[in-house]
Parts: sequence; structure tokens; C-alpha cells
Amino acid sequence: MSASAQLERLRAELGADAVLTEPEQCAPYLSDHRQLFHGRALAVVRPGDTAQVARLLRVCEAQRIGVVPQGGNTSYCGGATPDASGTQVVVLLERLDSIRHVDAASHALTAEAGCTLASVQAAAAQAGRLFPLSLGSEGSCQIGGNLATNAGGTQVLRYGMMRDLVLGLEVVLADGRILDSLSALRKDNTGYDVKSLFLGSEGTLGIITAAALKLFPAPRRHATALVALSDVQAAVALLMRLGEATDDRLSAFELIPRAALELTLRHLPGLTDPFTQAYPWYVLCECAGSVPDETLQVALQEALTAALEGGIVLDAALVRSERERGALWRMREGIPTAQRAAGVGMKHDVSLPVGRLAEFVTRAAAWVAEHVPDGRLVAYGHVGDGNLHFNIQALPAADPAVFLARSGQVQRAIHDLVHEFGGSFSAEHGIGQLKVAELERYGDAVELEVMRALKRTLDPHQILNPGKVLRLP
Ligand code: FAD
Ligand code: 2HG
Ligand code: ZN
Repeated sequence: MSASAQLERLRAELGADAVLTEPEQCAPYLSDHRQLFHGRALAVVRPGDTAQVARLLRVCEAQRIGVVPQGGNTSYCGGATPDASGTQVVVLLERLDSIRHVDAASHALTAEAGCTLASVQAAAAQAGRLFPLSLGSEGSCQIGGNLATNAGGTQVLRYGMMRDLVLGLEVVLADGRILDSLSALRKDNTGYDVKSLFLGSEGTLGIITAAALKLFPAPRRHATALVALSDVQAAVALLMRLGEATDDRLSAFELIPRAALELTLRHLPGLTDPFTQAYPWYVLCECAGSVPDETLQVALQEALTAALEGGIVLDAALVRSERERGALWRMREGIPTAQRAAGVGMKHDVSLPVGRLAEFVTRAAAWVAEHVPDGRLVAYGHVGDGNLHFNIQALPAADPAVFLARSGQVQRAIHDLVHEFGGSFSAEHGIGQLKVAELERYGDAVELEVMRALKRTLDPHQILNPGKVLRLP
């Protein structure tokens, strides 16, 4: 079938309005938000419901048309960007945006894939519940994208990754069959956990159209502090202490280096340094509880006072209002935006055993100082989960092209070191097209074979997000 006949077929299945082909209409969907990848497409399509996604995939499989699912297009590894062939179809899930069901008593919510994360959080809050996944991109990323990337974020310490927040899934398979595993049952040991295959599969095994998600009691009190520290070792020591002192109520523990704080102060409006002097490292820590008294604040304050007296902590600013809390979180979540405003950079989303974080940072920082003199290390992130965004920002005087030309060599050195430390080269951002070679280099050979076997079984004609995550020989 010719390209124009294929387009006619898509229009017949989805309606003409749901098939975009004009270059200016399609442009926003053909590049990733970091502008690392640029593709072309036969069309960008907007199915309106699960049945239309199923019909679409039936046509695409029959015609061997590559299909690239796209949610909010906020991911970091180019997973939602089509290739340069102009033969693939980008599938937007944005019209599947209903909250189908909220069951406060069962602590469950069923949402369609195109709901933004913020709208799922809001629906849970309206029912007096918490949906805890929390990302800086939550206003625009979609729950389907969160599931397909197994997103992490700032609440993983307490509530887990996206994978841990799923009860059931509805998925359209490559041949158009609809896998209905949407049950919100807490206990269901009936064979293999098939739905889990799609979590983190980045659109390569099926298109997720809806999910039953876990909710939690809404916290009524938060105790939040920005803590100043001399090094990463002290941050890890504080993490252990706060966990014990707050009876494991710690919900966030985010490491922020001085370099990141400075970037946000310079590039984001309305932020001020809570301290009167500069410190090398900070931790934004938060405890959350449903008891509406001062217990958590008192526990956090006492633990920080003891840490100060014990020399673990240099200074601490406890939050006294929701406004102060909001400002600290804006600062933390604004780091990627501030980094982008400051110019080009190299990103490494790595995880390590928590106990080895400090040693890793010492070794890796020394390597960067020696080999990337025109860059400044901005290593921050979810250290409570052992996850560091080990980013290197080009100094203002650096030539961006010269700086970026070394990113492959730098990435290799950082990832080799991560591997030596028993860590992962992709903690929460996935593989996409950016890290396919890294997965081949560091992945377990048998695990990779199992992944390829699953891919061949579920997508025998390789129409689902070709070239992402895995290369099939
Ligand atoms: P997209 O970028 O559209 O797609 C991501 C992948 O999923 C692609 O491979 C795509 O093909 C596939 N996909 C999308 N929808 C579906 C579907 N319905 N079915 C099957 N496959 C699908 N990530 C974190 O983990 N932690 C963070 O703290 C974090 N913070 C961020 C902060 C900022 C400011 C930004 C810009 C991004 C951040 N991210 C973070 C990355 C990103 O927001 C997440 O990866 C998010 O889960 C992607 O969702 P999305 O809807 O934008 O997906
Ligand atoms: C975060 O934790 C995101 O803020 C973004 O995962 C990380 O931009 C980055 O490197
Ligand atoms: Zn992150």
C-alpha cells in the first residue's frame, strides 16, 4: 500500500480530524524536549478511545507501519520520537483522558493513559487520598508515559516507583487485541504477572490505554527542612538517622549541591537562599504523616538538632509555612529548568548502593575535574533511593560544540565507574534510543535474551516503537 493509501486507511479508522499530516501541526511531536532527537512521520494520530487504538494497531500491523506512542513528550531518552524514515506513525494518547473510577474505600483509581499526572493527583486529592508519584514534569507528563517509563521522582523513598503503584492495566497489543488486566484487586496470584511486562517497556511491547492505580491516605502534616552539609558522606549518615528518628515517615530526601542551588537562584524567579552563608551540599528532606499534630515536626527538629551537635549537619532551616515549603520544592524541582537556562550540559541518571554513594562521588568528581575542565559538576537527586543525576554543566566560557563533542567519552567513563560500583546507568529515565548501546554493554546477556524473546513474541513484526530499548539482530 502506498503512503497515501495508508493515510486514507488511518483516516477511515480514526476520522480525518484525528490524523495530522501538516508539517506545522506535526512538528511539536517529532522532536524530544531536550532537542537531542529529531524524526519524521507518516502522520501524528490522535485516537479517541481504546477501541480506536486497537483498530489503529490492527491496521499498522497489517501494513507493517512502525508505531511510536507518545504521552507528554517529557522523557529524557528519545523514546517518544520517531525515526528519520517518515514511515512511522506517532500515536498521541491525549484524548484518552478520563478518570474512569475513584474508589476511596479501596484506595484505588482507574485513569486513562492520556491523563496528566497532575490530573490523577488532583482526582485522588478530591477523594481525600494521595497518588504519590511526583515529578517536576507532572503538569505535562501523562500517566501512560509514567507507566511506560516506570517513572521515579521525589517520593520513591516512601511509596516506590511507578511500578509499585500499579494494580491493573489495560493494554493494546501489537495485533490489536486488548489485554484487560485492569482489576484493582490487591491480591491476585493467578499465574504470571503479565501486566508488569509493560511497565518500563517504553512502548515496545504494547500501548497502555488505562491503569488501576494505588492510592494512599492523604498526609495531613508535613515536616520539611533544608539541611546544609559538608559532603555526601554526611548526607548518607543523615538519611539513616532521620529514617530511624521519624519512624520511617521520611518521604523525600533530595541531595542538592551548591552549584544547583546557585543555578536556580540565578535562573528561576522568586527564590532566595534560606541560609546567610554558602554551604557545599544541601538535603531537602520531608516527612509526611496523617496524624494532624506536631509529632513529625518535633521528631525532625530533634533529629536535626542531634545531627548538628554530632557534627553531621552544618546548618538546618526548618520550614514554617506552606509558602516556605512550596519555595523549597520549586527550587528542587526547578533544577532541570535552571540547568537548561544555563546552557548545555551532559546528563547521567545513575543509581548506586546508598552506602557507596559518597565514595562514587569522590572518584567520579575527581575524574570530571581532570577531564572536563570546562564543565561544572551538578550532581543532585534522589539519594534516598541511591539515584544521582550526575550532570555536568558547561561553564559560561565553554564552547558548547566542543563541550558536547566529548559527551560520549565522558558518559563511557562515568557509566564504567557506575558499573564497577555495582550501580545502574539508568536509574529512572529508561533507555529510549539514547541508551540502547549502554544496555547492550552493561546488561546481563541472559536477561537481554529474555527481553528479545518477549519482544519477538509480543511484537513479531516489530512495529512497536522500533529501535527503542532493544536492537533485534
Ligand atoms: P513520553 O515522553 O511521551 O514517552 C516516554 C516513553 O513512553 C516513550 O518511549 C513512549 O513511546 C512511551 N509511551 C508514552 N505513552 C505510552 C503509552 N500510553 N503506552 C505505551 N508507551 C507509551 N522522570 C523521572 O523518572 N523522575 C523525575 O524526577 C523526573 N523529573 C522530570 C522533571 C522534568 C522537568 C522533566 C521535563 C522530566 C522529568 N522526568 C522525570 C522525565 C519524564 O517526565 C518521565 O519520564 C515521564 O514518565 C514521561 O512521561 P511522558 O508522558 O512525557 O512520556
Ligand atoms: C529530576 O529529578 C529529573 O529533577 C530530571 O529526573 C533530571 O534533568 C535531570 O537530569
Ligand atoms: Zn530525577
